Amino acid sequence: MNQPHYLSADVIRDRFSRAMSTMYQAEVPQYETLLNLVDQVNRDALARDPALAERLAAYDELERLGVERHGAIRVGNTEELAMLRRLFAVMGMHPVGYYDLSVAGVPVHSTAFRPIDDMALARNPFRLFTSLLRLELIENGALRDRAAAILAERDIFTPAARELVERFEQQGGLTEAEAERFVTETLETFRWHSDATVDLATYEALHAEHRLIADVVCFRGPHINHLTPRTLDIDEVQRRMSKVGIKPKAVIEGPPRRNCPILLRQTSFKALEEPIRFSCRDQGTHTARFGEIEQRGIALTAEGRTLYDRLLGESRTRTLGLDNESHQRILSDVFAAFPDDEGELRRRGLAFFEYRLTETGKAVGKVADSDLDALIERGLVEARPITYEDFLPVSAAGIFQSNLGGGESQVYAGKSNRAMLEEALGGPIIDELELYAKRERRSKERVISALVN
Ligand code: OOG
Ligand code: NI
Repeated sequence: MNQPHYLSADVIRDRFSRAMSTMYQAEVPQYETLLNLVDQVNRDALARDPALAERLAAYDELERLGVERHGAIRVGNTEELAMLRRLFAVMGMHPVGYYDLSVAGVPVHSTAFRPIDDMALARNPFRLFTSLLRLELIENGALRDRAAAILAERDIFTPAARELVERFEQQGGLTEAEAERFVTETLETFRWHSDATVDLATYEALHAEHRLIADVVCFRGPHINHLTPRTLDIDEVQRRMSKVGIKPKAVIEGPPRRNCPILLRQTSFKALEEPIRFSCRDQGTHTARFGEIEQRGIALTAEGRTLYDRLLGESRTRTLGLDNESHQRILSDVFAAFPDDEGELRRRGLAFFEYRLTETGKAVGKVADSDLDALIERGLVEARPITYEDFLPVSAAGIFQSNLGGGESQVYAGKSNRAMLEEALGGPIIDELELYAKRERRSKERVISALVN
């Protein structure tokens, strides 16, 4: 019997993320400039610091660095989001984390579709930050109904994409030919359309309520609004951006520069203003697509995250309106209270680590001591930092606002609703802290059982 051969989700995701990158490169010329800049800065960083290069190679991070991207999209209703969940599952991408941006004056809540197991992350960690518009937060009832009606008219998926998702669910996989078609058809959902589905007056009414509502409602699909490469030195990229004709936002979001990078640092550049053809032959412009770069560090435990949030909050009142240099200086001062040594981060339970046997550990056979610190001390076990694979709501809000023009000060406070987003998705959101904790716990069990039991 001839068994059909199905491609792995990792292969499909890898192809899709490359296809997306190629499409965005053609759509937004500055993206290519940014990729070249990041590539050069990464090369320089690795050449300057051979130990970093060695470490990244040993941790399976060097390979993925060149392909690593995250993107972002915004969808209009629960049907669109639920279908996206099924579509991303084909590529081994699942909803992880809940981000409430309404507190920052953006009427959306979000999750990130991303791979969840170690091998998949090492292969290609492609992630998509996905926001759902919360029309229920809009007070103007007539406009809310109009927006909902416009959204109900569109189908953001091609018939073939829908059919292939169904086939995947029935068969449990896609063949080479089906996967190829799937990538091509799925790409259509995220493509830019310079023709709007509404007339200029409708666009302007929605825009006046909130720019983001116009962006989500007035087009045929959820155009990818940025695609972010990962750098090893974000301060250097920020410095060099102006030299290649890119104007970054005022400050780098997230924690300051440190010896042991934590979580995520991000900066972006302003969205392009692009010509739009509205219905009834109206002409106008819209700003949707922008550029962003990120630097990733170690994932923090709940305790570490609490400390991070407290320090970030403390610095916030002191950094308001400052330029990046002063902003970073104050952040560094405030974050002096956050341990900056891997050993200390680990012993104080502030960050997640993966435990592995060293070469000596592999050769030693069984030992009497089962204390992890003692085993590390004896050089039998090493603790590797686990990379943060997720996002930060305060940073995301800063990025949203920078690209929405910053004028929005409206706050939709106290409306966080994870259960509502899960219902829209048609399934649970995975807790990111649990993923990191599980990875750490399993690695601990593995080394202990190899050495002790
Ligand atoms: C998403 C902004 C958030 C990030 O990296 O935190 C984001 C959006 O503008 O749709 O991409
Ligand atoms: Ni982003």
